[in-house]
Amino acid sequence: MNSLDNHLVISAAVAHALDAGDPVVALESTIITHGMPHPRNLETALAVEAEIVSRGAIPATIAILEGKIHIGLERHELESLAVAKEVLKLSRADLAYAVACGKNGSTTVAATMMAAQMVGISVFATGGIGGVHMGAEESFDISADLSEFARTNVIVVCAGPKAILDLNKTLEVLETNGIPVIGYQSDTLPAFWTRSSSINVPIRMNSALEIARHAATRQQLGIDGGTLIANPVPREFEIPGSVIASIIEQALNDADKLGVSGKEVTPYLLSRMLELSDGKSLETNIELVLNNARLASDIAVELKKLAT
Ligand code: PSU
Ligand code: MN
Repeated sequence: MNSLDNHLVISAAVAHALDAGDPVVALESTIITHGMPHPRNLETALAVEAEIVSRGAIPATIAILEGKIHIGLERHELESLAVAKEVLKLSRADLAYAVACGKNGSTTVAATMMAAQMVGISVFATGGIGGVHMGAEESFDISADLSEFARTNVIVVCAGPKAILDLNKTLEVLETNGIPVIGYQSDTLPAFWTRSSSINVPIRMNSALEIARHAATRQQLGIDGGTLIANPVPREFEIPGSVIASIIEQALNDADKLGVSGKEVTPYLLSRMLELSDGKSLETNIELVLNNARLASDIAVELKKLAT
């Protein structure tokens, strides 16, 4: 056993798929511990896994349990994570701390990308990535998710940066870091709860096969780093931009008044928006994660076909 293996617990289903070169889709766990309330968090995690299986791939939900990096959670592990309090929200800066000190932690997009790369998973589905926060020119609040894309070779399927972020600045930072941002069947950058925004997306692709070919080409050219796929929420679950805008404004104001900072900003805004929207923001959030799981599975399946 090498030294990395000592820190990993890979579920039987995921280990088998990785050995066989079968399609695997990584899933983050911060969405379970800090992104959605119980019991919808657990229901969503299970539904997302089932969706991936139905598309011919194997789901690998990632979390740190008592200092071990788990790749693929058993049902009882998902159940206990969904109700656990005091779970660390882990990113690049503190992943090794949680492992070294035997902590429980959920993985953000950044930490999930790292863990996926450790075991050779190249596709990952989530809801929204972290980005540049509004007022970052004062607060310097820029998610570590963005710099992770510059160094880690994983395709991340999301529904665009959340509209609680500064979308223009988020795109600028992604561009500076050389990260391809691909609109899936979309010319504009989707903004999580809404299918489109006023910002054009740098690249548009229309099929999972195109995305897989792009990934294969990057590998052949020796280009490192992640790729961001922005997949609009299905039309029937979208919240109109005008409705969401006033909710966002209110949530941002409340965060400001309460002096919320650091890692708490994103979870606070998500839960405040859930209250302000009477639960509608959560319904949309769940549907877009399911939609991203479907596309991520299709990409993983196409990647396997290209490799064989
Ligand atoms: N978007 C959601 N729910 C979430 C997150 C994003 O709809 O739970 C989480 C993701 O794990 C993302 C993290 O990586 O928030 C970003 O946090 P921060 O802004 O603190 O970097
Ligand atoms: Mn932050």
